[in-house]
Amino acid sequence: MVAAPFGLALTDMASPEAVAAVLGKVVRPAVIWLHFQDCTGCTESLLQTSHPGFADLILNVISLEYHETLMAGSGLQARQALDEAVKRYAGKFILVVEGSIPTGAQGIYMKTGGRTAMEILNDVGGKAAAIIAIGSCASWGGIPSADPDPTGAVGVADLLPEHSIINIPGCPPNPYTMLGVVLQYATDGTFPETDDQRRPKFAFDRDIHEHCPRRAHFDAGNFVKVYGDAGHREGWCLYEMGCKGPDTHAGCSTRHFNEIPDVWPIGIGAPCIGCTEKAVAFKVPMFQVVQLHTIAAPPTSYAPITTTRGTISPLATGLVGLGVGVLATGGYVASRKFSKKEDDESAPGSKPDNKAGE
Ligand code: FSX
Ligand code: SF4
Ligand code: F3S
Repeated sequence: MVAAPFGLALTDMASPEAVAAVLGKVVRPAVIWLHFQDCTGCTESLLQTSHPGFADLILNVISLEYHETLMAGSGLQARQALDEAVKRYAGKFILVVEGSIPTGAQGIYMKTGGRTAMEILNDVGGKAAAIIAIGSCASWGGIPSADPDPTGAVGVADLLPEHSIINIPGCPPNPYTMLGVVLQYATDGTFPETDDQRRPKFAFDRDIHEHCPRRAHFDAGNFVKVYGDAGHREGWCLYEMGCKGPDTHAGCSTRHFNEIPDVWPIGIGAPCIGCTEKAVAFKVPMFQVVQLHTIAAPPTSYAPITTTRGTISPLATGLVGLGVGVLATGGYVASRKFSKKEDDESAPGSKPDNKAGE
């Protein structure tokens, strides 16, 4: 029925059968899913999963009681369904919140069924056993909170700081992080361990740059300079195009989207915008190069892979020759560092091979 996502404590088990045995005992938790200021990309992303598929998730793993995008009912019927679900499962249901909550002008920027988003969150959130804030919008404001933030958009934890809340940021978030969290909760009623931003550590404990498939190009100094240049076509590093991978904690570089290899921002040639980081996405300009805090900066010069063969003096042999050779090589590399020019084709990393990919 269910192939569990990796990274989860559950998957520390020895075999798929052991995982299945645990999941077979799952008590389907009731889930109420609310939409506030969002684009529905979080739901769309989850709809693309197949391990488990969304139908399997909502019919066999959880009991989805209310979800405005997926339910057939609308208007009064929907409002009644929400009220009934909250009443029936009070204190026991998981609330999933998608989208940010507008707080400006007493929250007047968003009303559903006569209530502001703030009122709905206070009411429904106050009766939930735990809350999952899915997406960067629900986690801390996301796109709606970008400057000049006309609606005063905030995340769930800003309004209900004392509640049991787990943030799954991303715009959209990786659906397998959500599935991992839900499956663990459904299995034993606990959330995975979180970091200081309430993000599950199993998915956010490393930065993109650590496992980026383009990392070898970063280390070799092979950088895309302009979209569509030869380096871009060759899959070189996007650091100089503003890639926020070195400053962004998320699992995208190893856990791609839609179960299609390379379907993630850097995989399709776009820099990471840092969508899982509160201080980065929609705050730092897209093409601004990030400071490197945790790793060494890329080297500014590289030892040549090949050199042109010169004439060798008969004196440059034996021990004397060896000593001179070491000094000469060091001097050559140092001089390359200072003389390296934009168009110096012999310097690795300075310029893509323009014939590549043509
Ligand atoms: Fe926000 Fe989710 Fe970005 Fe969109 O709804 S996290 S705008 S992908 O979909 O809330
Ligand atoms: Fe990958 Fe970006 Fe790091 Fe380059 S800077 S290696 S593209 S994460
Ligand atoms: Fe977001 Fe960067 Fe991953 S933009 S989806 S954290 S590669």
